[in-house]
Amino acid sequence: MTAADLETLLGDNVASFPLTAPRWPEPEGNPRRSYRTVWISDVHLGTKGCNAELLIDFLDNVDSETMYLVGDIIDGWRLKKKFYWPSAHNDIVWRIMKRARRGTRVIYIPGNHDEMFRQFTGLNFGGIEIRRAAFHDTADGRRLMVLHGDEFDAVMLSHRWLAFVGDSAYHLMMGLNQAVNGVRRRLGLPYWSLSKAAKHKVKNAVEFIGKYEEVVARAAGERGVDGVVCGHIHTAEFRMFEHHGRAIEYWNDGDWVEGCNALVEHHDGRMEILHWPEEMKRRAAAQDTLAESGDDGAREAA
Ligand SMILES: [Mn+2]
Repeated sequence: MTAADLETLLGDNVASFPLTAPRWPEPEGNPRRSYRTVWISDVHLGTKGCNAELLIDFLDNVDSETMYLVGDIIDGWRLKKKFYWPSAHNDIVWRIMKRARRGTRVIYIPGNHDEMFRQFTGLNFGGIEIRRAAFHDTADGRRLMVLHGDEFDAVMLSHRWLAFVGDSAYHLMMGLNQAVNGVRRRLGLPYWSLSKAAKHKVKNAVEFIGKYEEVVARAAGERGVDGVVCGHIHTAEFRMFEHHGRAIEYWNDGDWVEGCNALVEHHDGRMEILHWPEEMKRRAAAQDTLAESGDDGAREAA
């Protein structure tokens, strides 16, 4: 994909793109959770597997000073095979660009599925900085290396699970995942991850993930940083490793295909993995409680 293709994809003019209205209007003045930093990755815009509605809900309820897009945001591989770009996917790009205009520092680190953006490393698109990797200093002084994580594929002995992630069978499964959840939503049931359920039954995948986390943490240890944030394997996780007697944090911000996770840094430097379907469930329950107590109040008054 060239810069011209990107402009065609995003509208006539990248700079004016945030000025055009999204199909789903962004709520204004609603209370948003404020974090110092947000990391998201593996959104796979341009595929049926992307949980665009959940991500829109996340973006409309969360704000941060800095936002890292840790790769595989747009699935260029898939788009090349078959063009699929629903308005909800446009709305996500719109919201991210709007956020950059509002003053959030947005750093985009392309992954292997959006590697066509790696040629723009060092450039700035509508306020979004494109980087190959980044170093992030937390509020409490830890230094974290931020990268997508496909850099480590070559050193992994077995990447059968990864090959599966890029595979047609996986995309079929993710399409099915969306269909199942469409039905579940209509029945009022919460989001459920099909492939997450399948993955945990596959011993090979579990072994692979464990090994991947180790390899990435070791690389961070060798760089002398306190930890690493990556994506790529669609498995949100926090683990502590040791490298020559030093503690190394491994953070994976998950994905928006199966888990729908984000990694956040609170204003004091504390970090947390959010499982957005659970956050939505909790919010709905809190609203129900509020509505019930409101009814009680009305009844008492009557
Ligand atoms: Mn990837």
